[in-house]
Formats: sequence, structure tokens, C-alpha cells
Amino acid sequence: MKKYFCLFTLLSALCSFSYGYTITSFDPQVVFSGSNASQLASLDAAVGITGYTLENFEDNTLIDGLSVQFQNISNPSSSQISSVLRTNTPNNNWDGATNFGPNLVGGNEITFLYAPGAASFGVGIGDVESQVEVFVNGELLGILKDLPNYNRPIDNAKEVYIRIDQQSGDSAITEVRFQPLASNGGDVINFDRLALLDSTVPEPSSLALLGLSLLTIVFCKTGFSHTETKKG
Ligand SMILES: [Ca+2]
Ligand SMILES: [Ca+2]
Ligand SMILES: [Ca+2]
Repeated sequence: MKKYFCLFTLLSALCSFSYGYTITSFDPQVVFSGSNASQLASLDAAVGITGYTLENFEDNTLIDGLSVQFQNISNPSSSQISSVLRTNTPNNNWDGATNFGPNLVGGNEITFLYAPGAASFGVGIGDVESQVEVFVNGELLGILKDLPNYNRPIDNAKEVYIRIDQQSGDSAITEVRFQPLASNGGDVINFDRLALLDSTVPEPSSLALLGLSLLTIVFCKTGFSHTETKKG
């Protein structure tokens, strides 16, 4: 009986470790109906970002804690950010009149950094011609064009909204990187309606679970040796 209790406790504790960020992707044709306030509220609900802090890329400043690297620029000035805010591709806007459209020049990546750490990160993406890998905290999650619901009906369109979620045991999301598979001559890709939910999952809870697993192993091993001793 004790053996089964031990196994059950151990498995339960281990099953609570679902390491690995998840990425969920949405087809703009399904979730985007327009950019008035109620349509955007519907979009947010459809992609699961209601109540998140939003960066709409309508000006040259970013929300607190968010920074970006692009085109080999690590700490872009407000004028460097302005230089890649695009108004000439209105179909790529998820909100307002502007999107963030840096160029993946010669294979350089685009990285969003969020120092406070997020439990969840969302962003709308468009005009992806090249193969672009998505990394979260250095972990590869997939290739944009291969994601379910990625949809490129025409050039210069919204193609996919992605939401990345931290799982129990994962570190909070501090870095989301978009990296072309191979060096390419240049591919402007557009981001908009970036959404962040601060991480409130305390790391110690994961440590507590790990502790419980280890204690269970020790307890069970000790228990079994006692049983064996009695038998002998
Ligand atoms: Ca802004
Ligand atoms: Ca916008
Ligand atoms: Ca492009």
C-alpha cells in the first residue's frame, strides 16, 4: 500500500513539472475583424490577452521594462525606433495607424527583451517571407511560417498572432527572439499589438515541488529498505 502511495505522490509531483513554454498561434482572418475599440476587445479575447499591458507601436517609446534589439542596434534611440515605425503598410496594423517593421537584414535577429519577466507574451506579426525561428529565453519554439493558423493570403498582410505562455517550472519570459534560418538579403517583418502579462508565478513553488519529489524518493527508498530488512 505504501509503495503505491509513494509512487502516486512521486508521479503527481513530477507531473506538476510541465517544462517547456507553449506557443499558440491564431489566424488573423479568424480573430481580427477591425481596429475600433470593441473589435480590438474581441481580438484580445480571441487570442487570450485581455487585461495584458499593451505596446501598440504608435509612438517611439516602449512600455516600461520592454526594450528591443534590431538591425544590430542594441539600445535603439527614440529616433532609431521611429525609423522602423511603419505607416505605409496599413494592412499590417493590428491597432492604430503604425506597426513596428524592422528589417531582418543579412540574417540579423529581432529581439524583444522584458526585464521584469512575463508569464505570457503576445504579438501580431505580418509580412514574413523568410523562414524565421522563434526563440524564448534561448529555447526554440518553432518557425513562424510553420505554425498552425499562419495565413498569408496576400503580400503585406497580418499573418499570425502568437501567444507564448510560461509553464510551471519555466523561468519568466525575458527574451523573445525572431531569427532568420539563413542569412537573407532582407525581409521586413511587422509587429503590432505586443502584449505582456507580468509573471506572478513564484519560482520557489517549483523548488518546493522538486523538494517534495526528492523527499518522496528518500522516504520511499528508506521505507522499502526497512521492509526488506524485516523480511530478511
Ligand atoms: Ca509605445
Ligand atoms: Ca499599432
Ligand atoms: Ca517581409
